[in-house]
Amino acid sequence: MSAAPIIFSGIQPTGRKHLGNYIGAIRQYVEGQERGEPAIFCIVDLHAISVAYDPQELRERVYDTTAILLAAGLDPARCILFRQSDVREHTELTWLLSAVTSHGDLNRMHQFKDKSARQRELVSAALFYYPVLMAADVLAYRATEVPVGDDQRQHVELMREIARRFNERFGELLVVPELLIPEVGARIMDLQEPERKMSTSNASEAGTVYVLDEPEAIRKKLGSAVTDSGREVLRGEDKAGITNLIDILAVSRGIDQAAVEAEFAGAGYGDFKKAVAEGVVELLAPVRERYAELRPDEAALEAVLAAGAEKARAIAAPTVAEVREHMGFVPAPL
Ligand code: AQP
Repeated sequence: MSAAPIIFSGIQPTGRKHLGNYIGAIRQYVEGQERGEPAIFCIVDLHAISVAYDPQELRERVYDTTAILLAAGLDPARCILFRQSDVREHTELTWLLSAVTSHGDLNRMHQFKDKSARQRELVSAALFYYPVLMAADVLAYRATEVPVGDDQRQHVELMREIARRFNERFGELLVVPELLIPEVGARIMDLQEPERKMSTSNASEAGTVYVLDEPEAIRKKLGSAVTDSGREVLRGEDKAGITNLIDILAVSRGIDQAAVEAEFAGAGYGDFKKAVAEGVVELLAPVRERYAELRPDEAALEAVLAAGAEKARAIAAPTVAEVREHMGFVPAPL
């Protein structure tokens, strides 16, 4: 029998987590806490400062995200949930790993290219360094599995390369993690522009369903989702909108895409979109309701994060001490 996986994933702090985040990532986290030993989930506030942000709001957004994750089913008794900036080993390891990270590789990252092109103010070095910090997040825990959406594929490939290069240069120490993306829903698309992914930083309000949207808002957005001039509820290359809706309904109901196609054979797009809306309402309503109960108690959220940080530090600190030692520093400074 193979050993239980060590699972790690990070999520940015915002109160506006969308259906793509939920289906591509959060759902996998909840499943992962049953298998991971441990399963570690991190609210990546250090990543959040790589683009323009409001310092007054950062702490609030961390609480928003913590409450969303707990409402979605993360249980601090079965996973480690913490705030990235509470564990300083992440920043130290970022610098150490930068010694084995190629500048050319960072230059090729799609996310940097996309986000820097859209940046109206400063294109920060932090945005360029984002993938090194992400590598440090995962490698500090010697994680074996990284559950993410499809858009993070290139970053996970880079962290694997960083781990390999470190091991070749300084000795076998780091674990080369495996990418884990969901079979269905790895890339949920914008409802208004189904050629591009549903996204936080490049969002169209009508094309983005938020986890905390009221049922009426969800019905409205799905009702006006862009489809095509055809009539068949089938997946296809020229049917990006319908394909996306099929994926969303399949995940919402826990069935496969072929079953959705069979059920809606001969049905009109209008009825199909109504069914997708009801599927999404049922998927998200319990999360929204539980969030409303959890979010006001910031002391309780802070206590969850503090306890998580302590557990996280106990794993990350020895790894970083060993990395220091292998790289020629004293292992544990005063
Ligand atoms: N559209 C998506 N479909 C499936 N999975 C997605 N993810 C993001 N968009 C989709 C996954 O959600 C996880 C957490 O993402 P994040 O909060 O760290 O932010 P992100 O990766 O930067 O994605 P966003 O929210 O869409 O923001 P933008 O577009 O501004 O970068 C990740 O596992 C991600 O793969």
